[in-house]
Amino acid sequence: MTPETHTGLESPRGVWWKPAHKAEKIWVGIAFAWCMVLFAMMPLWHLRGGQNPSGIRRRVDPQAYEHRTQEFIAQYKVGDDRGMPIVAPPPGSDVYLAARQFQWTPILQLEKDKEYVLHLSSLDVNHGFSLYPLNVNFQVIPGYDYGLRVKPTQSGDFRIICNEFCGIGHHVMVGRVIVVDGASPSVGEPVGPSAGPPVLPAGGAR
Ligand SMILES: [Cu+2]
Repeated sequence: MTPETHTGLESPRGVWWKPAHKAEKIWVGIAFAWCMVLFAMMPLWHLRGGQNPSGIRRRVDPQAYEHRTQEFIAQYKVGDDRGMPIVAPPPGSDVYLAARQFQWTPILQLEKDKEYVLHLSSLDVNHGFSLYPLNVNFQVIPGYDYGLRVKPTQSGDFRIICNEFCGIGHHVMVGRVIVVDGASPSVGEPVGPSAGPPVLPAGGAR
């Protein structure tokens, strides 16, 4: 008997199909039900899961965003750290953070357990907002203003690392968020790096 070659072009000879076995039908049923669960999870997760940015999303002109950030800095500046303004906005306010090659402007000083709307946008290329050492990651895209509702739950001196390769100085693109307990302690005085979690080791950004 010579082995037959099957191609997709010819039907196999004889009655080759059989009604599905009961076990197979059960499997198809389970798989279908699971598909429906996952399908329902997509909108559900958006509304209830806290995974997706369900805050403000709108287009913005990078120049307008820069202008708004400068206004924000002028309004709430409390000091500076080597030329980078430290800004302490009141709880509940809109906070503006601008990413550009290769810095995060300004340094934010927020109060613990208070809610803010953190606006993120880039003035040039794609950047990645990563709050070290916490598990917070967000794409920062030029032309888009993302307003995230944030509530710091831990006081300390945190570093923002750019986690999207953005050019030759990417590895030095480190920003700062200071979270204080209660209202801003002392105007103008930078909070020491010992106040919180370990600071970023040199060359730690990838
Ligand atoms: Cu970057």
